[in-house]
Amino acid sequence: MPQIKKILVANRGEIALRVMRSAKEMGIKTVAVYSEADREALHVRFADEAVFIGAPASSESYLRIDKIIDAARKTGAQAIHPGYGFLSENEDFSQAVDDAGMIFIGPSPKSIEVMGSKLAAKEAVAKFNVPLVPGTSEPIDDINKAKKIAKDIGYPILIKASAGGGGKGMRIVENENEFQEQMERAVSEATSAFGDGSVFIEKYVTKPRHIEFQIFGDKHGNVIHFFERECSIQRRHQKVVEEAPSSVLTPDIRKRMGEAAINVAKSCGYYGAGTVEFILDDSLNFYFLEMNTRLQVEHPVTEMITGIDLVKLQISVAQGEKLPFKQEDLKIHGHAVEVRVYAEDPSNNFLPDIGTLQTYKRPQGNGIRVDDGFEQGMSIPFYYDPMIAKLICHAETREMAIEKTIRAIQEYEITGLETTLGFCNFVMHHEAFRSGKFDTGFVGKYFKPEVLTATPDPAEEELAAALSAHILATPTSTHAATQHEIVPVSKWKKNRI
Ligand code: MV4
Repeated sequence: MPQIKKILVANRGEIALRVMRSAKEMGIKTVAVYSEADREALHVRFADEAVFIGAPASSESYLRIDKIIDAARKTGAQAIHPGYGFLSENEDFSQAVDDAGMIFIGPSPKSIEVMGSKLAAKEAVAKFNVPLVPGTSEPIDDINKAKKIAKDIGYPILIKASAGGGGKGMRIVENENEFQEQMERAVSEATSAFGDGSVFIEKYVTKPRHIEFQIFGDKHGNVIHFFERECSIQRRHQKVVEEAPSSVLTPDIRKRMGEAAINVAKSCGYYGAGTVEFILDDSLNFYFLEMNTRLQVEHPVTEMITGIDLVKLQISVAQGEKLPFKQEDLKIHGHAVEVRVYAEDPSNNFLPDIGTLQTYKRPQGNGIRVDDGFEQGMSIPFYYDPMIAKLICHAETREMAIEKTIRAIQEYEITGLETTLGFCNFVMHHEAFRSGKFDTGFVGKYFKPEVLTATPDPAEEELAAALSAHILATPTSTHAATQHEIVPVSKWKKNRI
């Protein structure tokens, strides 16, 4: 395979920048594509060349296979990196890049297709002895047969759409009386949402933990894993906090899950970076759920604990190189926590709060990484995902990584819009999170908007301490005035301008 000299990044925001940085370090030229809404975006400025591809709506720009291939042709890029989201898990895109004689920095169209269908994925991995949740492996066509299976596995059961994923098209059925109605709804929803009404059923594992393994394959059939990420802190299937390693895995379970993850990859001839999702029940049994055939948002926590640049590795395996290490060479170094900073208002049902970053000051210091795509004064466009940044903190132990995250959240200064920083601060302080005793129900169980004002805010504590010291050192006549004039306002509920 040829050495890649120029890469087009078919994405925007922090991930486009993150990919270009690694390419640059490898001496590879970069091409950005951008929509009307991203004329001033940092990924455009950072790239060696940039090509305008259309109107702000993704369907007119970042999702246009034809325009992106055209831009790569015009600029002479030999390879395309899709980032995450947009076209990253589109088998037609992987195929189109291949057909254009370029290298897709990602898996084959076939791997994307197999893992894109939950039923095809289950069928493929079952042959490799990967543990699956008890349930059906064929689409349901006979309601009475399905009812019988549901009875055998025991309620509650979950109906899932084969074409779904990431929580889309799922329905819980508590008992047999609800079965038929829920099944009919699930089929009709799947048909209208995905154009594919195939559904299957599984035993519903209540309150699972979500643990995913980072796997990597080369084009010579070698597959390794880079350990797990714990992603149980989610809100409506949107991850908020991720960490590596998971605090519940024993070395033995880690080894078995890692082997299962490698088998999932092998079951579809996988190459490139991929993520194998499992759920873990309260007895620490694990089950394969689905595979994401892309680099994930939360990949930096894996980079922090392994010291490996996953994007550089994606580029090397895309150009045909062998994986440069064996499983036994890999080791976990310390602990990493990532919190996602969104332009959303946690006290208003996480409604997107797009606007201008009037103040934007990143935290700094040892063990801190901020992956973002904005600078002070920029606006968050309304057309795309409202994520502002990922804050990743690495330290020797989990406790130290959490403490560092709290300090970094504190140091972050964002004004002009509401963000999820206060929500992340709440999670970092919560006893259930700190003790490691949590599951995917964490946010639903513990979060109410009121907790934002109740969570200790280190700045407030300092201010309070400074105030009392000041009060004690000041003649009594000024106490009342001081106390009334200086009211510590929560950092997380700033007045908007
Ligand atoms: C499940 C499950 C319980 N039992 N399957 C949600 C996203 C998609 N990847 C699959 N999901 C689930 N599948 C069975 N048989 C619970 C979930 C689930 C979940 C999984 C991972 C992370 C967060 C979640 C939140 C709610 C439900």
